[in-house]
Amino acid sequence: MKFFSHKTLLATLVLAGASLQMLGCKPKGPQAAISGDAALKTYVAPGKYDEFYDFVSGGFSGQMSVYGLPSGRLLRVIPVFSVDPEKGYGYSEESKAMLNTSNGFIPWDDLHHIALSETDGLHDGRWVFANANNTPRIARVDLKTFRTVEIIEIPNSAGNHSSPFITENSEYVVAGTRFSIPLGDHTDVPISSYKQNFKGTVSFINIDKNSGEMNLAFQILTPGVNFDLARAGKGKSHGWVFFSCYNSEKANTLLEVNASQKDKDFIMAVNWKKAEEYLKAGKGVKKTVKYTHNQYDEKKHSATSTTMNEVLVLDPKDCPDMVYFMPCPKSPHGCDTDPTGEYIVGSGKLAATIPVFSFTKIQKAIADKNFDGTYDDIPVLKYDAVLHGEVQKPGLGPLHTEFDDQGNAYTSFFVSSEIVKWNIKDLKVLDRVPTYYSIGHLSVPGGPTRKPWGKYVIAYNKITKDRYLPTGPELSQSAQLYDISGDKMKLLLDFPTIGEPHYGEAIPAELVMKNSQKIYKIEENAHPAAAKGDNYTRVERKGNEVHVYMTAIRSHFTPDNIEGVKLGETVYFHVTNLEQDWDIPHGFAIKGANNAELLIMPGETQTLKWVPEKAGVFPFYCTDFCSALHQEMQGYIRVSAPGSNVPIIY
Ligand code: K7E
Repeated sequence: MKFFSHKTLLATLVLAGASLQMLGCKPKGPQAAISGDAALKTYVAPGKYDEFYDFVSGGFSGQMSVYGLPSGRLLRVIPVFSVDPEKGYGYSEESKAMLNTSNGFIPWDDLHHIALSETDGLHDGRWVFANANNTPRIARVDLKTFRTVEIIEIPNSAGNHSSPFITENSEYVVAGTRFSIPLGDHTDVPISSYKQNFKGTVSFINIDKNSGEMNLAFQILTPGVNFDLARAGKGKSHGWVFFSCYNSEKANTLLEVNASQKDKDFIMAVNWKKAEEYLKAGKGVKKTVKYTHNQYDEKKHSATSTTMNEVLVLDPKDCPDMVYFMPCPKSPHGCDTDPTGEYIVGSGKLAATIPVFSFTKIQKAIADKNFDGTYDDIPVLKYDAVLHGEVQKPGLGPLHTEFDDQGNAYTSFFVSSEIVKWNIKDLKVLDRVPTYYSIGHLSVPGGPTRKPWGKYVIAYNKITKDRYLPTGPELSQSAQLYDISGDKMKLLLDFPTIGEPHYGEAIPAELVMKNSQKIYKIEENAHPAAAKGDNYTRVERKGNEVHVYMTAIRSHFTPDNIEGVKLGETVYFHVTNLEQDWDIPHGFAIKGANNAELLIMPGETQTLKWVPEKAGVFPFYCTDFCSALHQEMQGYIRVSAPGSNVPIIY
């Protein structure tokens, strides 16, 4: 997140705030903030499991990382939007289609937010969703296997930031476009025609109750603002989603003089139950636009990419009582709903207060038509009519808020680099702790749900000067764990993270472990190129291609000596891992291949495509240490000149 880049009073404040703690004048010493029993509270003895999984966005790495809490130990990096040579993701023939988009194969993205699936407003441990901020997409990771199994592209969007926030029964994940754009497929208009031609959209992606499959149900056309974050209502506000937006000035350059002139921007409140009624009544207009829907079949062990051609769009002009704007002070960023669903907390990055809106008052203001005019024909609710109250002088640069199980809220402050705890009902500040440094998001286990587990708040920080051993010009990314079980927050632990950790959600480990899958059953392997036993192994020439149907089991590949490939042919290694034990993957790599390795789970088949560039003999081997005879798990493939008469031998 980059907020300011030029000199204004605010920018100066930002720098000053950040520099107080980062540069030179260190705070009294982080140690002062660490409680005496911090080590005990975060020590997870060898052989013991952590209490929580923490699923954390990997920012510009494009991946999701998984930590154990309270130890902060990194357990896994799940490849989502970026290729990952460690796991062959984006390199194996089976996974390439996952990264297909309407712009072709895109091997990278910027993952900001994750959302755990919910049933009845509580985490259910089934799936975790993630957004691609750059090329608009949403991914679904199956928590049985910790694998990305689906990616859907979001059309009519440019920068999928306010995503993938989820409704309380996982009916939908949402996606609001960060950039307003001329709608349609790459429409060429002057940028100066922004006010006439640029529009925003918010999308509702339906999730199938049983399979988890995503489908783009509908989009709502909006004025040309920039959507930033979102949260679904819950409890009494179930059926609504709240999106923060900035640039209500509709400026096409976001210099503060253009885009931050107004005292207030908006939170957009969307009644999606109403939207569903309008869809049923046929108000959705079909728009032609291309987007991809990629799915990984865990029985076929392969992804397919389908191109979709149209989307249903609802225009608020034709659908009254579906969308409202609520004024929110100065460039709202975070927009969070409390566990009861009654309170919606806005966080204006440039605001000196935190406004807390009341869902009951919103409903009353709508019923009474207590409007402050309209914005692009959409009613604007009167600020005072919908406000529960403001937290006064809480800190500088409020960004995000999460909640505990005691009626308290925790807000991150980027500029003053701290977490502030306050009471939702009376809006009194109760406690504040410094973060090291310049926190972005924060999270409380279960914080976005109806029943937070509380216990900890985790800070995801932007800067780590002086916290870790130096590693050249760039230092480690970082999270911090605080104990919130008492009245006062206590710093327990720093732990480094991958990429930029924007947001994370933690869930009790048993909710995930109860569904976890240890192997793929070989008899269920439906991959068309699977070799489900050594008697199925073979080498076949098909036109200009040579297909090797190979098995891997401790500690050999079958076949392991292959001859007869001609230069100019393409070789496909379809490798089936015959193991049926937990944690026995095999790897596969060839010398000099312009490719990465495969990493094949027990019972799975994966394919490496290889176009030899030279004749000769090439060794291949297992890359993932699997047994005492792992070093013996190897073979050779011989590539001969095009005209040679070497037959296929294996
Ligand atoms: Cu505040 Cu992209 Cu959620 Cu970063 S965003 S911090």
